[in-house]
Amino acid sequence: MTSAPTLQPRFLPSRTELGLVAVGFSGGQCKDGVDAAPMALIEAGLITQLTSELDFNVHYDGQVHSYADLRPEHDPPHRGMKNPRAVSAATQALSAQVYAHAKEGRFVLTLGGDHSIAIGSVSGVQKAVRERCGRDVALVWVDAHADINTPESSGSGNIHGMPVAFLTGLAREEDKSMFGWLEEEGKVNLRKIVYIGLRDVDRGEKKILREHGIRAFSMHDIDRHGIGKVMDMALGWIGSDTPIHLSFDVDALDPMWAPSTGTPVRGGLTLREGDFIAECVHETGNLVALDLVEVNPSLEITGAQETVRAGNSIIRCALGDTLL
Ligand SMILES: [Mn+2]
Repeated sequence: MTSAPTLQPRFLPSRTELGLVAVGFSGGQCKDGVDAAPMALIEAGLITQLTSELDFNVHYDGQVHSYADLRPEHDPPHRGMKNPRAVSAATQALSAQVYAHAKEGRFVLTLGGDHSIAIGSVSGVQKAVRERCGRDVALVWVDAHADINTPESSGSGNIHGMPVAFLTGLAREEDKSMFGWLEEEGKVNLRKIVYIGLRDVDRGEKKILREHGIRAFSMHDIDRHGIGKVMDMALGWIGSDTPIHLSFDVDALDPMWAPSTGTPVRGGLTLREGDFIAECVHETGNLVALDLVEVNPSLEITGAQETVRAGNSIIRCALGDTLL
């Protein structure tokens, strides 16, 4: 699908300036190794591809941020959440980093890390976009999971299953050390979220999606309509005049293509469908930020390189790489 961008130039993301934030953070879930993803993606040639093939000027501080210095010594569960203070502190710091790039008008690429980091990346982008052009971002969430559990509906207590709940205000916490720092100007409207690729959604999450009328395209929808029609519908819901933040969990892809991830679920997207989603979002001309999360190079020996390659391919497609 190609649609001419109708945003005013000042709304548009930069075609040349890109802020890269590498987040080696794994505290939103229980498996080690997802913190090694940014370095694996970079070592596979990501920055070279962004600069020499896609002509971006990359602003990168050269560090993989683990936020270990922000991790409190004592971090007992709160409302069932595991590592709540560590995840809160890390995402708060990330939010400020992402905001600093976005307010300069740069496209922001955030490499995770587990998906809890989207609390930081999305809120930072949203705040900057609102300040720059008075608009809300639309959030395209490509994932096997809806990640919209509240602390109370979550069975695991892992915060990487909750970022959308915090970002939309469905989950709230007054305590500044546990997401109370998340201000209204960083939050996302439930009507501006579109899910693609869902296939492992908890009962409580299904209820939340239904009750709030959240737009979601599951693998069932993709099987029925094909990915082309689904992208037309998904982007049609957002409209052609809205800045878009794409948060791409590599577990949206079928484990055949991306096995090295913490919570793989069979029956997912092909590699080509994943790339196609990224290409379609790029073609809108309205993409302002991208997260690529949940690559865990330590979980598989043979599948790790394949998963890293898949991640880099999605990033390139979202940033304008084309087949021809
Ligand atoms: Mn996710």
